[in-house]
Amino acid sequence: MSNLKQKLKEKIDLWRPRTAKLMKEHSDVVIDQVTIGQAIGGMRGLKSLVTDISYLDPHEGIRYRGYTLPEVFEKLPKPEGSEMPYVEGAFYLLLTGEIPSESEVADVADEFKKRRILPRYVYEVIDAFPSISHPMAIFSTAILTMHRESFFSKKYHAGIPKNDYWDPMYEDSCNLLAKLPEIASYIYAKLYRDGKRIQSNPNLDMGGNFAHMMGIPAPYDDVARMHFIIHADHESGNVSAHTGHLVASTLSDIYLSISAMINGLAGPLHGLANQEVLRWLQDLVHRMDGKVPTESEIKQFVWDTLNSGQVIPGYGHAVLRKTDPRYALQREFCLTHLKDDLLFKYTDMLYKVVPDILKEHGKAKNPWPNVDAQSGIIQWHYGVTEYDFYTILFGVGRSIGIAANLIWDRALGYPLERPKSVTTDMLEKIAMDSKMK
Ligand code: HAX
Repeated sequence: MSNLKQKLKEKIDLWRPRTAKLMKEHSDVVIDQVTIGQAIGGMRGLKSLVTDISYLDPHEGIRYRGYTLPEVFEKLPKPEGSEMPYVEGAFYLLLTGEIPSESEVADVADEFKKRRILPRYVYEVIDAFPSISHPMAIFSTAILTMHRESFFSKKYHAGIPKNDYWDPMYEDSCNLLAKLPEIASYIYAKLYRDGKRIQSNPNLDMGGNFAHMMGIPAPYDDVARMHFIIHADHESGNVSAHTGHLVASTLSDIYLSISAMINGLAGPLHGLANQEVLRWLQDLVHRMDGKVPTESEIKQFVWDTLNSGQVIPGYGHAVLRKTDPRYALQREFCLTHLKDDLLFKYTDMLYKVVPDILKEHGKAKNPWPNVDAQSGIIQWHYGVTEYDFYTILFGVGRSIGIAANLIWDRALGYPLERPKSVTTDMLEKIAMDSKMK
């Protein structure tokens, strides 16, 4: 058994009695109430999911296992000479709640290296797509097609005891996570580099190897590490995490669950916002003929977008009420590495004007930028200008947190998810009855 799996087993054994006790002795304790507004309005703020992997505070932003993102980046071990930590270390942290030592990270990195090789049919499935396909459709299908590799499915059909479900789920997760950079970089090669694939380098960690397979020199390896880590988890209610949890709650395997979550991520109000930001910024570049706009020109551009009925991509959030720390972290990187980049200048100017405009516009509850406002311009700077591809990068990162969640879902025996619906007639009656009281 690998060190990580052994550590995880110890944690699971300690955690199970806590969940069991809550269910046995306190399952009727009320934690929240549902309003008509929440039932119709996408269940905003409704406390009805449990995860210990990460927690999102509206004002502070995300914490992974209790650590803020700056703490995560400071504490996790880094490859020699790198500014950013090992992605494999983030997986260790999310899964166990502990900051791994150098040797513990090296073990996980080795485990992942052994599991990288993609079955041949995955390349064939990717090749079979028309080149006009959106990368996210290809990504989701490539993952889905590996469903036949699932240990969990095989063990389930052979009659594995429920207490052991987490074990094949862990194996499937490590297999899939190790392969995602290979799939992502091959989709990139197929769509934008005439299928010219760069072979994986067995000596490199996940982030370093992804940069290598993309054919982009340093510091793109650190960009990849930063990108995958900041996108890894955002508690359980966001569409991608919730979709993964929902699908996995039927005991679907990791391939079915992650493929489904990728489809949720591919919507413009969620992960696709990173490509939308670049598309929108390119409009601004064309309008300005490549010049840095004045403040009044940039304000006009933002108002024109709003007045045409569109959202400002990369701004707003369903939970956050402050600048997203994932935005702030990437901005720090840009201030060091992209100071003179034209798109960074645009992005920084937007940061100065958009929040006040959104406040004046009066609709968005959160006028501040989210993670997607900054991530694409870093990719563009390092030559990945095919912005349709950006949400795949988000998907590689997000899979890490979702896999950690799904392994724990299995370990703690979370049941099939099945909330109850009501009809509009019923809501109207409930509304009338409450008025009479
Ligand atoms: N620009 C213009 N209007 C916005 C807005 C924005 N950036 N953000 C919110 N609004 C509008 C909403 O469209 C809504 O309008 P209607 O009442 O006409 O429907 C109103 O303000 C209230 O919305 P809200 O309660 O503030 O926000 P929601 O929780 O409903 O939605 C969204 C959150 C992220 C979807 C929203 O802010 C948005 O559309 N942002 C732009 C797209 C984006 O950046 N998405 C990525 C978010 C981060 C993420 O998940 N990354 O994957």
